[in-house]
Amino acid sequence: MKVNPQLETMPMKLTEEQVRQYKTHGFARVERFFSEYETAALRHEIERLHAGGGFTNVATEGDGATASAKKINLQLYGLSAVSPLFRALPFEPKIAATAERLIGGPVLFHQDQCFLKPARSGTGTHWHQDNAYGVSCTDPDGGLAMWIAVHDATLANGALQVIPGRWREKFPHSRDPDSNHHIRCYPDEREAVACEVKAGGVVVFSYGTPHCTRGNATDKARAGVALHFMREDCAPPRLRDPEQCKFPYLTGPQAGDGTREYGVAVKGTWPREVRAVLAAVIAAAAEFQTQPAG
Ligand SMILES: O=C(O)CCC(=O)C(=O)O
Repeated sequence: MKVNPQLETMPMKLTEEQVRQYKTHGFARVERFFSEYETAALRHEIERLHAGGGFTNVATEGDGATASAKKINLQLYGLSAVSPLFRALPFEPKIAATAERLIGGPVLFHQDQCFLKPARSGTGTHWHQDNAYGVSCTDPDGGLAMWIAVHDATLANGALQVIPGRWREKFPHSRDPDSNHHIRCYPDEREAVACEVKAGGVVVFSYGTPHCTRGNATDKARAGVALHFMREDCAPPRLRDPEQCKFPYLTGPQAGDGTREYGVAVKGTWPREVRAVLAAVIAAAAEFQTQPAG
């Protein structure tokens, strides 16, 4: 792959229609949020983290504890702690601008994770609202998830599904017996909408929007990265206290360049990190080609 620095990253703004859809239904699909180069970097980085053993199978044998040998739902929580690319990602202006456009500011970056479903054996993540988990927002309107399609997400490989228009309701949750730590709810699945999206596209949805994914029945792996954001006034006090909180502000007067949270300046490094990932892939391929056969 030849890298054209001009095309590596791509600014992006939501359309008014996408904003309206989010505000009306609690979710919106945005195709081509990331450029081809950014998407390739995301995919290669996930492959590197997977090859390095960073993922855990969270699927269980229906008892919420015993790891399943047949059903695989690989999760890596805390991407920014293990990857300079993912650490740089939330600081990218189009991410912070999207979050602020949808939930208002100041915006705090809350958490990130990846779900990877291997070919054939990949299993889904049951219905839940992100706001039903421990560190929740006082108002679901102040919490935003951005689900990034690392591979094309289709119905067949476990695209995200959402229940539109119900994000302000609190669905009762119970422990998910098919996962070692998740919780789940039971919305009326007849209301579900599947959010198929091409690699590099995203689905933005409220912390209150019930969502799930299904298994991967295809012969290729599919991964999705979820970034979570909160508006400051809806975040628990612990997260708002700079002394206690290691979550970076992305917008507003407390927004920095990441030095406070990570010890190094991170803001603005996304294009460089995209380049670095792609350059490493190209170098590895070149080395492979120069090796003698046999
Ligand atoms: O990608 C998946 O399988 C699950 C995504 C999800 O449920 C989430 O990000 O909360």
